[in-house]
Amino acid sequence: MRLTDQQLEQFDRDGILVLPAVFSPTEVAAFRDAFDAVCAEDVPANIREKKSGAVRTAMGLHLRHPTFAGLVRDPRLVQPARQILATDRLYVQQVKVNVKAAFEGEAWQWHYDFATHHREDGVPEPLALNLHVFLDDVTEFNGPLHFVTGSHRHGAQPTFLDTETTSYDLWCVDREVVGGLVREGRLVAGTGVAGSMLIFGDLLVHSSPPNMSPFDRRIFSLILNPVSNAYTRDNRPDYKHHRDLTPVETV
Ligand SMILES: O=C(O)CCC(=O)C(=O)O
Repeated sequence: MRLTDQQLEQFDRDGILVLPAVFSPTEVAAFRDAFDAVCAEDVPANIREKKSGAVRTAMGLHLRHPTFAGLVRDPRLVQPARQILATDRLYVQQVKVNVKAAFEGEAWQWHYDFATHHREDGVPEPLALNLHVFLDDVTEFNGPLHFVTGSHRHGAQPTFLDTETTSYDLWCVDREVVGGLVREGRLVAGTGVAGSMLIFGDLLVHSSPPNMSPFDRRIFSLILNPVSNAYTRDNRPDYKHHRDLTPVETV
């Protein structure tokens, strides 16, 4: 799947691209079945909400289920990343499903991914791409991601480590900075039907609100990073930043 010039320009300008209904309902059903299987496991790579104990994020999935091993090599995910980054030598940095369970799913505070990739893993440059596939319809009600368009153009913002208000420790951006960025850009919610894809870059500021609705919100996320920009530190477990630098091949 090749992105058009217009899509590439939009990604460059806004820092985010939504591609509706890329995966079929049958494919999405298979992803959900695979997710149910890994979600049932009691392992450290299944990280839980502090209050409810519901799984918040399940990581290392391509090493845990053949369906996800196939998905990380799917050309619909890999080719747009190769095109944007202008290299075929991309390694699989992280593979997860983020869950916002109905009624239970908690917030992710304002942050950008490079803050964690750089501070924790020693990734030199903000090049990694986060490629999402929606496993449920994502609406304004069930905790979609919120993005500040164009925020990637302002470079790496100051961050602080939040270990208090979140079930997943994050290097976060403070409210004043978010306010300033929103005045320069605009807020968009990443919504779409199940099977849609969303791509965003390592510097794009984003967050997500709690899920107060009766509908689950599950999103598959693959982070691909150029081998030339690999981690230089191995502070975190492999499931948070995979060490295998073999360039991903498409199936
Ligand atoms: O799944 C979410 O709601 C937010 C996830 C997120 O911000 C991230 O993975 O960087």
